[in-house]
Amino acid sequence: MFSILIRPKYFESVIINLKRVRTDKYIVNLSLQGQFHRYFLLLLLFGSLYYLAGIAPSPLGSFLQSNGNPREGWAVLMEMNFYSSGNDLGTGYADTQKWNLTLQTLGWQTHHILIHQGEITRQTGEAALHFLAMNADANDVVLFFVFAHGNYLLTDVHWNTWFPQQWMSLESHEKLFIVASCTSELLLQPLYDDPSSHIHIASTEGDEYAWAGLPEEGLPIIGEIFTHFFTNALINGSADSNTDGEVTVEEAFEFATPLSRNYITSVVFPAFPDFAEMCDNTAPHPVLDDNYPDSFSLQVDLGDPPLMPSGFPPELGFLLAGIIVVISVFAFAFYMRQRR
Ligand SMILES: [Ca+2]
Ligand SMILES: [Ca+2]
Ligand SMILES: [Ca+2]
Repeated sequence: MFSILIRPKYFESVIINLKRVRTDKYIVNLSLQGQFHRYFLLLLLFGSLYYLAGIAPSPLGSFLQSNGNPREGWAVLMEMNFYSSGNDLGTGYADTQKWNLTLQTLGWQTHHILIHQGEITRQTGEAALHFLAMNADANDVVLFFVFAHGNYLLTDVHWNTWFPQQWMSLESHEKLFIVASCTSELLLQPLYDDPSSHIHIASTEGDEYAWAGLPEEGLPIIGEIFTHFFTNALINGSADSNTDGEVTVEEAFEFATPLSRNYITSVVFPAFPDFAEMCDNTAPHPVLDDNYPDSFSLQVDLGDPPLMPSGFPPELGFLLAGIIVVISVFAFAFYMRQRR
């Protein structure tokens, strides 16, 4: 048995005992004595830097977190049921509930899902995009679902004047945008030039009407019809057309489209002849803009809690980061001075 004592300036209290048990086996004893506060302060400093790497979207952040970066999922589910015009869609927020259930069944963490049930404005929409921008990195899956009257989104919220640019600037290479509304393809059209890999889905073509079932109508499906079949298909093994054990977004779209069109033709049209006439007796055609080279999977890794809550201004994050650095540096300097 022999011991190694390391006595450089700041590590005089580290002693390593190396005990030889057999010719090919050693037991190592490591003991730390003396000035523990130094090591704790160093740990505090490194811990703070790691935290900062998380909240500050900086090269430091990408550098420190480049190893073991999980493919997390981040979702925004927005739904508006009540309108000042009185043209309400009182579905009891059925669509966002179905999406939430599907994502949780697929293993998405609840704190990765931002649910907005109420008035949709440019402000609430931009806050939701901000939640995605602050949390999702390049290899994360980003999902944005919106349910509202199509004409409200286009003419009241002026959706196409602010959403496309901010959506296209998100860092993620796996983006899924889904609109459930009348004339919903009109919200996809400004995004056809989005160069990043994505899938965009609309429940109807640009001149078609969507159907959302209301409880008082007495029909089986409450909420928008395509959303109903699509969210169901994602967690339904029957939609796994290549039987690889997973239902991809593309598979769910192919599975849900004929079912939703058939329901509208065979259940909604007979019950609401006026709606059938508005649609020329043709059920709306869901639209798929698939600019994602492979199959789009919604099976994601577990990740960290959100780095910033929704609407948390980034300036506050940087301020907090600065305060942590300053306190750590001062604390370290103070203890080093005490030592002398
Ligand atoms: Ca990631
Ligand atoms: Ca499959
Ligand atoms: Ca694809």
